Amino acid sequence: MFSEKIQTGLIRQLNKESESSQLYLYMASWVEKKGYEGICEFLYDHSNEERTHMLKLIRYINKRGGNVVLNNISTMNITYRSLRELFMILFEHEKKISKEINFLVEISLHEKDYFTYNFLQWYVEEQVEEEALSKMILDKIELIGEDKGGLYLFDRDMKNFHKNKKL
Ligand code: OFO
Repeated sequence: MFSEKIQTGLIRQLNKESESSQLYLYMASWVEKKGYEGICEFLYDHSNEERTHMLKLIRYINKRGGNVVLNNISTMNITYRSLRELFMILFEHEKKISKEINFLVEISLHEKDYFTYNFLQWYVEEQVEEEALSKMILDKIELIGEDKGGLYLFDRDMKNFHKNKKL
């Protein structure tokens, strides 16, 4: 059964994925303008990934006979004080998304919607990866601190990471 409650939860989630995609797009552009060629590739990629997460939800809802609703995205106008602050926000954002996914898993069990429960397992695994990756990047940036040489090398590593998907 595809209940109203599940549908509302999935629609809320797809709009969160869309927000994540926009947020990381904004971050990518901000970082690119500061000259970080590698970090911006990572963030542009990340933004694209969030869009695919959104699409996955849209297509699942449609497959189950639901109706998708897309919210308006508010414009962002943030200036980050540092890369550390940017990645701190990114990490906190991912943790918030993980909570939302876990909440959806709980609802799907409560509603006995095992199709949706199964569908959501992909997101559960993805969040484990994304939280770990964003925490690792934040740790590296904290380690480097304000050292310009360190940031230069880190940006270069991120460029390679973008090519090899491995840091
Ligand atoms: Fe960053 O993750 Fe989507 O779900």
